[in-house]
This record gives sequence, C-alpha cells and structure tokens, in this order.
Amino acid sequence: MTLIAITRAVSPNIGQCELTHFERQRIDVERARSQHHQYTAALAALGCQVIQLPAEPTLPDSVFVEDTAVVLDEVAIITRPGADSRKPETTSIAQALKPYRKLCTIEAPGTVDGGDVLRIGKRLYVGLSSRSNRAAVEQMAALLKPFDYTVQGVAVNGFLHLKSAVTQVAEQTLLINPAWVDAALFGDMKIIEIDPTESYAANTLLIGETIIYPTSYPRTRQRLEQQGIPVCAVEATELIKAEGAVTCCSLIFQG
Ligand code: CIR
Repeated sequence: MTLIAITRAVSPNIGQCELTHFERQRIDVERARSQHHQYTAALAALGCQVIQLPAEPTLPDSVFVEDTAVVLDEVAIITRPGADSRKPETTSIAQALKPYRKLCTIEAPGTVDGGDVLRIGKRLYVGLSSRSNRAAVEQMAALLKPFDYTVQGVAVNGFLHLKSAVTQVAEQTLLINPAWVDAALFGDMKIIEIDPTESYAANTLLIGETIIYPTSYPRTRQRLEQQGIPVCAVEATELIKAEGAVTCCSLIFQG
C-alpha cells in the first residue's frame, strides 16, 4: 500500500489570503514556493507518493488543500469551507480524490474546514470555529456512522482551527497548546505541551513515526526531541504568514 499526499502549488496571489487572527504581512511568493518545495520533498523522503496539483491563480489559499476534504480509509468527505473565497477550492480536489475513494459532500448550511478535523483512530474531533459549525458536525456523524466513527464537536475560540491547538505526534501521543484546548478531552492519550512562548507550535504532520515540523518553533521542537519524537524540520515562515502551517498543505491517505 502506498501513502499518497495530494498537494497544490502555491498560488501567485497567496498575498491576498484569508486572515483571521494574524496581521497581514508581505509574503515573498518565491520563498513560499521554495518552502513548499521543501515540504513536498520531505513528504517524498518519508515515503509518500506526492500528487501535486497545479497552482490556482484565482484562489489565494488553495495551497492549503487540507481544508477541502477529510479522507478516511472508507470514504472521503468533500468539505464546504467556512470562508466563501475558499469554497471553489473543493471542485478540483474532488476530481483528484475520485479515483481513490467514494465521495460524500457537506451541504449548506454546514461548513467545515479540514483543519478543524482531528482523527484519532475511529474518533473525529471537530473544531466548532469561525469556519466549522454544528450542522457540519451532524452531517459528518451521519455520513460516518456506518463506518463506526464517532464525531465530537470541540469549542475553538481565539485561534483558527482545532489543529492549530492539537495534533498527533505518535500513535498514543498528542502535542497540545494547553491554553487553547483541554487535554482531558482526549482520554488516556499521552500529552506533550508546547513551549508557552510558541503559541502556534502545536501543528505537526505525522508521517509514519516522523513529524514534519516548522523550524519556527525551536523550543517546542526541543521538547519533542527530548521525548524521542523524530523531527523532519522544514522552513515554513511564508506559509505561517498566511495563517497556515504543516498539516494544511496536504491530504494524506493510503492509496
Ligand atoms: C485561511 O484563513 O483559510 C488560510 N489563510 C489558512 C488556512 C490554514 N489551514 C489549515 O491550517 N488547515
């Protein structure tokens, strides 16, 4: 079985991206491209078959493919992103996923960004955020019931997506920002806390046993390495200026 990573090249208009909690800063598009290239190279080095879709000049945030779908072993859910500027991103992603999975879609009034969806085994935690709502959580629960998933809403306030606050760094371990999300929600998972000076450090992308992780958070990285988590570091400063990080730039699934 192959691990597939769907990515999309950086839009030349990434500078017009949506921003919710960040001040707009100038994004160096060439640098963003080179950082994105580092990221896709890391995915390939960790064994993924990378399928890179062409850039979408009219869709500034379209590099952040994670938000457009939730791909599970049994089915893929095409989301309805919360920001109107991002809704058209799903069309080409549905095309790309069609050969691999049966597709379901979130319908209005539901909205959900994939960045709000944290899967741990057969449990989906979904951020109730400025992008994702209860109607979508209910639709996901109904779509996934036949496959024995449970879907639970989690309050998200003051940051963009649930996975800005918590991600999985090993089979039984989560990296968490305890100021943003309550570790007790996740039962008996082992918890590593971010360094409190690095608020956005909880977003990591686990591939096999290694995490892809931004160089921007050295203190949290040290904590992770001390706990024995293998880290593949990538520069992500320009993607971070767009309020993105590492999970958001790919859709990962077994082909
Ligand atoms: C947005 O606001 O939608 C984009 N500028 C950033 C999306 C990042 N997505 C993610 O972390 N899943």
